[in-house]
Amino acid sequence: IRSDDLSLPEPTPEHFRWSLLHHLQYTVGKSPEHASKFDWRMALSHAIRDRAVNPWFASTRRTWAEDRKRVYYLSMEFLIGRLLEDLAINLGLRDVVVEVLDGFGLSFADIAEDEPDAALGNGGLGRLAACYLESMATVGCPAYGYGLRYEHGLFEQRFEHGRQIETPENWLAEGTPWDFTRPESAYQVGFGGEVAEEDGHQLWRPRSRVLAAAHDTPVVGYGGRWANTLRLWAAMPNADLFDLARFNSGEFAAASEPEALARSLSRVLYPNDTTEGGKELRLSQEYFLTSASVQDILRRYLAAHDDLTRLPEYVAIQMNDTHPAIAGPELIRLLVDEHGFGFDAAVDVATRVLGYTNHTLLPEALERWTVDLMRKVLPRHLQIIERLDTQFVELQGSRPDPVRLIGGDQVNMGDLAFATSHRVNGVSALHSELVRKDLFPVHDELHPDRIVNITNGITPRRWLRLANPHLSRLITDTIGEGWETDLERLRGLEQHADDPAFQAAFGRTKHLAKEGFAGWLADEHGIELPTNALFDAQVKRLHEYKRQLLNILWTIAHWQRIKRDPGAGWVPRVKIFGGKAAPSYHTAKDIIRLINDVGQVVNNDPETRDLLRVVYPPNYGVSMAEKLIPAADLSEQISTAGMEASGTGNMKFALNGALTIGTLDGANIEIREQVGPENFFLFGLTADEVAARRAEPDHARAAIERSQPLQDVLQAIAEGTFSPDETHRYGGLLDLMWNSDWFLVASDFDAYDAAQGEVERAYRDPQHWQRMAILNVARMGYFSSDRSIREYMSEIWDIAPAL
Ligand code: 26W
Repeated sequence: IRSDDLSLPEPTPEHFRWSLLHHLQYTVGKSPEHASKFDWRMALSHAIRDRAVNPWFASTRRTWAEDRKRVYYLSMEFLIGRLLEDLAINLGLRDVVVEVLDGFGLSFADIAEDEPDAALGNGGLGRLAACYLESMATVGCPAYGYGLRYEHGLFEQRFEHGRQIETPENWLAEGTPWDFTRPESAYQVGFGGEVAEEDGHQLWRPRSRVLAAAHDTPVVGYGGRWANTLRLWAAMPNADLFDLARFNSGEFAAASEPEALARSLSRVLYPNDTTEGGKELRLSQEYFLTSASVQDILRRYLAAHDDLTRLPEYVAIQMNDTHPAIAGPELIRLLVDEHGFGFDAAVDVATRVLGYTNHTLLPEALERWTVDLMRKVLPRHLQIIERLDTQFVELQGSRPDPVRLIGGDQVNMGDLAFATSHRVNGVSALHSELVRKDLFPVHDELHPDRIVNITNGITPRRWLRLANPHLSRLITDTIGEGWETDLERLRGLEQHADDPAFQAAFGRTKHLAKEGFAGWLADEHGIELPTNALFDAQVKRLHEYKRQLLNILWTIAHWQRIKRDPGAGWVPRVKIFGGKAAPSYHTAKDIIRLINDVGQVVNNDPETRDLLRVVYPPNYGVSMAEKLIPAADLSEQISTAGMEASGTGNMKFALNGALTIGTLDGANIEIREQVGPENFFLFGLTADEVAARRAEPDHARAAIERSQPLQDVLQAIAEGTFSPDETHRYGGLLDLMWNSDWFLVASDFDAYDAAQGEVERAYRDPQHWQRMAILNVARMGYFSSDRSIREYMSEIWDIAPAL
């Protein structure tokens, strides 16, 4: 029997029904009478997964047959979320699935909701990787995503008395239907040991080895015309690590210890969105991902070629931030130590293969490893980095204070990544400019063509079609099909922006989404919301630079004003917050607690209840975003200018018809250009002004003293208005506000207040608001991740689409 003979028949309801029952019986081992929701979900997932296999095979075969260049996207994070509905939509099966389930009295939404999120990422960088995987499959870019199969993804968040509590996440507890285990694709990854010299060659003798085992998930593009692979590595102890004799003599724990240590490499995702305190386990995880992936890439290349000097014609490796930046030294090591390359030739090949995306300028987020740790974990790589450093210093000629890959006792991973890549990109126009000017000015002078900008994007399949079915239907009814893969077609909505009938229909989709979100919030958290209110949302990781503090301080000011004049015709508002703080980030956790404390007081104030609510549903993630974003009227993108590399939540909101209140930061600038400045609520200092203001002594105190509303807010907090049982609870935050305020909350407060006033006025005129919202949707085509991926393909990877 040939593979083609096994092709599945057309996915008719009859066949799909058969397939579902077949999997329920033979894969899950249940009959319909005894099947639980979980059982149905597994059977359904397998029935859908079956349909992914043929496009997957076909794409893989074509890539081999046509000997195509492939891109390898190396990332420590893939924030995927759920896959069931995503696959159903991309394979064109959603309607059939709904119909068949209906025949059993089952709801698709209900079953889909049972799937745990694959939360193998922290925030923006991880979600971007997931959008890019989906877009690479949709535009037909032959690609592999490489990551780690964390047993525990990002922690789950609860609140106790308003405080964040973290508990372990356990997405694999019930097993996942999506992955195909590939025991034959396993690699040894070495750690520690020494480097010996043997007839002029350096030989690394690692102290220990851990096995990397591949788990593959098919990634199907929209329309099912192309599929790629997400390959996640699981750490497996080598069999000899388990000491059976010791176990048999009763020392159970001791016998298992080396095994446990090996497994820890893929045990848990580091929950920090910025700093990583030089932890040995983190460096080991990064090397584990990188080494297994590079070995796999070379194995695949050598299966069809023998000349490694031509590697750059067939292989592009993209490093998602510096986390896999050891890829340069690793590739050089393999070429020199195992394939007979000279050092310079190896560097040349590696550099032409590698690309590096920078995602942040925050100094605390720039990875540096001490030389001691490097020597301990990766002694051979340290030698290679030292040689690269020497060459890099030579390249700078007589420059007095040369930039170093190794500065003092630290290896600078950003400089290393730059030096071993042929392209370095920022993720928005402003960010790329700052990467050039502030982060890598010397590198840029030496290699003026290396830095490029690729503005981030989001996949419209998940973030519009899947998340917002009502708006999607209206769009298709209005401009026809095809916008899902050609998002610029949304421009066709512009001509309807002034049409009262269309405005009304558009308004109904927003209202339905609000009811959907409110219904979920009531069921899940017992919180009732007024759906006639303006939904004003800030959802993202907690960080001082993102200024959730500015938002909650303004909320207090707003509350105080309503109380002073309850009959002034205020627009009812629901302030929605969502997001996690890194477990050790105390200031961020204080801000979470303040938001919850303010909610307690405001939501229970009978004078203001109908006009203002503050809600903070715990455990924000991809699945909550899919429910919340379509329901939002106002999107808070209020970072201190120059600090948010791009943002991608900003794009998701605008694409779903929320208006943005935001600073001139990251991709906000480009969103505002696209949607038109009259359809965007701008406020705040520019990046240049931020730098100047910070240099002013006592700028915080001066700004507070200029603003009566802000003084009133800070005084209420200081008096314990929101912490009546503990007046001084927010002493730390208040001290920060008065005496340092690095993120210029005080300096931007009045401008933000004025912009919120504009929001209020605009919302009172529903037609005007609706028009602005429609124009936002119509003009967001540029931010499709398909556009971003096509730019990576032409500007960095030099790969032509296979479709
Ligand atoms: C080493 C610890 C660590 C972990 C994560 C350092 C740095 C990070 C990331 C760079 C943080 C991150 O997610 N950055 C975000 O990337 C998004 C995608 O490009 C951007 O949209 C966000 O603006 C940026 O903050």
